[in-house]
Amino acid sequence: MTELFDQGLIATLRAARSLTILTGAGMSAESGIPTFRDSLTGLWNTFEIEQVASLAGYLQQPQAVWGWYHTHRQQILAVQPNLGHVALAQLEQHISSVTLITQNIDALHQRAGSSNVIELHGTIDTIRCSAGDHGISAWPDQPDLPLCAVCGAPLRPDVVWFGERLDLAKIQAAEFASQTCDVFLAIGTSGLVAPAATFPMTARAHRARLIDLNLEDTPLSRHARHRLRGPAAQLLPALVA
Ligand code: BJW
Repeated sequence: MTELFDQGLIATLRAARSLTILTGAGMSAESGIPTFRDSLTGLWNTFEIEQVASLAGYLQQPQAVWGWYHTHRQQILAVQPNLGHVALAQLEQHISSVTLITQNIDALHQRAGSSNVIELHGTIDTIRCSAGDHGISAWPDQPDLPLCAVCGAPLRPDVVWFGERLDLAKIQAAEFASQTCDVFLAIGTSGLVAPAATFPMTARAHRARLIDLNLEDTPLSRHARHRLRGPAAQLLPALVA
């Protein structure tokens, strides 16, 4: 680890026995995937959020939203994990217990080698029926809107939109990791979306040290013991070195 960081932070990480990490869209920004809320490039400035990120929006315009996600998936498949993703995967060699909770659907952590990843908001690799529990299938190659073989409803990305329940087992695993870690590292998330934003607070309530890595302050920042300001793909490799 390097002189770039204060000794308290280095000591905190060196002493960590159980580390829980929460990542958001900022983690993948330097891989070339735009964040949601960035004022200049955020996805939600080019597409109404209700149309992209809710079931009601999807059902109003399934073809348009499907097309948007299909293009988004092509973009994800074309990019690579960045040095920040790689650095987080390397942390597993230094710390005996590492749990990585991600809000991202891009699987870049797994591609970088992280082994214990909770995909809180689902994945862009699979699709499911928008009307019922009719199974999961792989993302199709063709861009046309696929229909459920059981009921004929439009199939949808296997992700979690606003107003939708998250997978209970994933919430429980994330809760447990937050309650039992001694260090919690939040990276590149605006800290606005629940329940993800509650996990750093849970960790802090259980006396974990909270590290906040972001380009700017967020609602999480004032609770953090250490605040790192800068791009994740630059800071994380230096921190892990
Ligand atoms: C960098 C960087 C660099 C940039 N380096 N940093 C009040 C009213 C209505 C609803 C609610 C309410 N209070 C709570 C809710 C619930 C709602 C919610 O939280 N709403 C808030 C907006 C208020 N939550 C839900 O609805 C959740 N479900 C739920 O609660 O269910 C309960 C329920 C119970 C019973 C029955 C039914 C339901 C579900 C939330 C699902 C969120 N889904 C999305 C889309 C996923 C699919 C997809 O990816 O396409 O998840 S929305 C979007 O937000 C996406 C993200 O994962 C998520 C978080 O965004 P994130 O990652 O923080 O990104 P950004 O862009 O916001 O921030 C990027 C950050 O990175 C910034 O801070 C930058 O500075 C930083 N940065 N470059 C370091 N290089």
